[in-house]
Amino acid sequence: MAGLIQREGLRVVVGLGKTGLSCVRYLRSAGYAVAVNDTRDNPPGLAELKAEFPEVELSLGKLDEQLLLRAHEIITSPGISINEPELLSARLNAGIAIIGDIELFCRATDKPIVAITGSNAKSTVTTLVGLMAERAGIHVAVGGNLGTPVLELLADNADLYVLELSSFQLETTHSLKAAAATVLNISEDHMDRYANMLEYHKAKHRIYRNCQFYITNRQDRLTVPLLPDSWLHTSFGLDTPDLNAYGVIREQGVSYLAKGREKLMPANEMGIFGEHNVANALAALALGEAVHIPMAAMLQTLKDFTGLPHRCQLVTKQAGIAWYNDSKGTNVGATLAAINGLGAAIPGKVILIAGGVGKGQDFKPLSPALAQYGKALVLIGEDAPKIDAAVNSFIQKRYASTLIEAVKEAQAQASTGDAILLSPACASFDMFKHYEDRGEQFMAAVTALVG
Ligand code: UMA
Ligand code: ADP
Repeated sequence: MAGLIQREGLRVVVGLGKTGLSCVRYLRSAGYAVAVNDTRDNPPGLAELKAEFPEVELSLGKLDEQLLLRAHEIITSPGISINEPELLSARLNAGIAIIGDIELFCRATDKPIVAITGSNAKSTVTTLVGLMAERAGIHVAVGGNLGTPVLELLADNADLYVLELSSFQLETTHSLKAAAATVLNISEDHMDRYANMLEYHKAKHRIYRNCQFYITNRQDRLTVPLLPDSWLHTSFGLDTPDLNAYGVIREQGVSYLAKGREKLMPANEMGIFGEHNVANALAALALGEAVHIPMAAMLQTLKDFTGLPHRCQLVTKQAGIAWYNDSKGTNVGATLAAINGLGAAIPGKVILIAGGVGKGQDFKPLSPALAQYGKALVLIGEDAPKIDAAVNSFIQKRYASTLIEAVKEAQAQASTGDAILLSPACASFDMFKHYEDRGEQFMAAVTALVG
């Protein structure tokens, strides 16, 4: 009987990164018995856990099936797959529920949530909606995959939550009832975690379950949910919008962000550039309107916001050559948006630095964009040969063994009017700590070379 009581109550947190630590803090403060399991011997949150919660049982080095089977609920971090054999066994054989931090958050609040997912543009759109709400004087809290674990936001006691959600987080979320939800776009990513695109698609679409209002991308059919037409929804896209939808009206050579037939502002007054960012701005407007953020505050935000670091960030312009850090371009879709956005905006050509851990992606779609806008491709990292083999455009291709070498090689290929773009289409962890580290090392190398 005693065993039964313990099993009923114990929460096992799997993963001791940022998310795991936030879950332990939340669950302990709510009075639950907690144990922690991480496959790493020395996970990032270890010292803090030991200092704050010496009573919490710890199991490190591998997934601990015996511990997992004692759980009433298992709370997994997004970095660990719920399809690991030990977790599958706990779920399917022992019937133990597996949830994540977003699920705990949804159970803990009834405040409106704007929920944002997609293969790309999540952070940009999430940040925009957060800033729009803030400018309108709404008490808002912003987080999720963007960086701050959602459970840490609860202390803000905000009136509105704007959350960036990854497919990994959505897989373990069951109680989300978003006030406004969107899948911004879907292109190949994380194929090392999903058996196929359908599984990835299904995970992303969980964001629409029980939502009050949803927003889709007219240029991407994969963002449209299987929900009745009567469900409240709107769409965004780069074409002319229907009534109540968001899009672009072109008049006398000027492109305007528009809602239905109403021109809202010229696109070139936005602080961020490129067609992909026009789509992002329209998505943010649609989400903001769904939670009643006033239009004037939203438009002013679009004028003021100059973009997040590591997303097509201008590093410097020297001798007519512009250097851009798009280290957050971690998949082919993102890198395509960066090449196309930049290529259309500059007089010269793009020299692309790409490569790293490819996560099982197909790199072939880079070819036509590089054929149109590219001059040279400098390859780094583990999957450099795969990109080399997939890109058949007639452009210069070079290998570099370090980022400093890549920067020098790129400079050697560039002339006035060109742009040098770090947009790797890959994850960074073969050569760097994370994408921020890669972006910072790139900017340091550029500054050291050209000042
Ligand atoms: N890991 C193990 N063993 C474990 C648990 C994790 O080896 O038992 C490894 C994983 O392989 C992973 C790493 O540890 O690479 C980090 O995993 P984690 O779950 O501990 O990560 P957190 O520090 O909690 O950060 C997570 C998100 N990380 C991932 O989804 C991998 C962060 O998104 C997010 O900002 C944070 O929660 C707060 O919500 C990062 C990310 O890369 C930015 N997300 C992916 C993306 O954007 O493409 C989805
Ligand atoms: P996420 O959080 O989904 O990774 P970010 O806003 O951080 O999205 O942007 C990541 C990268 O995706 C950027 O560096 C840019 O190259 C690319 N990107 C931004 N907006 C779009 C878009 N609408 N479609 C495709 N790629 C985009």
